[in-house]
Amino acid sequence: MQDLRVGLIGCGFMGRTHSNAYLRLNNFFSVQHRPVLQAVCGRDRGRTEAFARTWGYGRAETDWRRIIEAKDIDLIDICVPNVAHKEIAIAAAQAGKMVVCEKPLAMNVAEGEAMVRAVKAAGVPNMIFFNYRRVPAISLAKQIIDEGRIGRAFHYRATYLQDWTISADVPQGGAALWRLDAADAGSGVTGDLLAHSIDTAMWLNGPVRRVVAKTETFVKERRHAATGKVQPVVIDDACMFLAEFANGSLGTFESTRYARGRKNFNTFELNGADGSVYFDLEEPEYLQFFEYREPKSDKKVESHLTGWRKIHVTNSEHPYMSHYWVPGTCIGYEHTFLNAVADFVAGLESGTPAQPDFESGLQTQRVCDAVLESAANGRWVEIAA
Ligand code: SOE
Repeated sequence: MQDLRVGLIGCGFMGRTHSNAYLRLNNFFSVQHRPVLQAVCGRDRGRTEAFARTWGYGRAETDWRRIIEAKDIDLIDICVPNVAHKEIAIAAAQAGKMVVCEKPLAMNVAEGEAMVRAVKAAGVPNMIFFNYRRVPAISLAKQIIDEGRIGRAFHYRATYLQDWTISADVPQGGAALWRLDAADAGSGVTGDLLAHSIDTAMWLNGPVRRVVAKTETFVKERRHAATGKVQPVVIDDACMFLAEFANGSLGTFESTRYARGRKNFNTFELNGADGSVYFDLEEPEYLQFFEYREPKSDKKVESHLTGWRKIHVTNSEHPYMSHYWVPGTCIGYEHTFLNAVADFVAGLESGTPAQPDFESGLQTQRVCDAVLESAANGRWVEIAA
């Protein structure tokens, strides 16, 4: 066993999901690396020390540079607001550390390109956490598509809906609410939610060639938690876009934080000539699959059996499931991060780096930037390969 000494930067929601994944890795996956929770960094000393105690980190820091410089850390894990991704990732790469980062990669393409250059120049392993790829049902969709069971793709349809910002009293900025502050987040639902949908879409259905988008900001002003002042809201509260994929299929993407009743409603459907797949994160252990068969000579015999299959993705032959429990028992949200860490470590050991790496995250960033550009100018925007 080789120690993989982790320095976590950021101890909010994502810091918790990643910490849990490192702690559980060796309980479920037979890999040669053992994560050691060496140090955690946060802005507030008291909170960071409490986090270190809860998750078992060896020490707590309040200056991320001390984590980057530390000789006893191999892997930097970035779980801070988007505005700080670039500086930390580049410093980590230059210090020769492996680096993993929460999505989205950066505030914009220019920052993402600088991050990709840095990890390439340093030759350090890197990965971006698009955890939903690691939902077994979504990985099964990828397998079904790669097996050629969907055939020529016609339509890709994604929605990612939440409802937590409908009240105008929700402030922007500060610890849990930085996602509403453009200075910290870069964008609203486009970078936060649609980045997930775009990553999944391109993984399943290939590159996006061009987009046309519409965004809306429903609440125009909010109190800023840091200043106490009412300030304009700059982020997009909702975003819808049409896409053309390089394979000729058409995509629709819809995201909002104003879909009353929807908490984390992340769905997609792909329709092809030979079949379709449908996934809904509110029923995460299921993948729906429709398989088209040419009717045989006696059509009556066939047609009454036609229908969607709702596959309960819990068998040991399903992606990731052999690492967990017996068929019929489910895993949850936290396991998507554990599966991601397992893939990252397996990549270190096999020499085939885990995906999505920073380069792949940059391609998603290119689509996000194109969506925002299109929403601003009302035109189709092409995406560079
Ligand atoms: C936003 O509410 C959020 O926490 C995203 O930032 C996560 O990436 C998403 O998976 C859940 O929702």
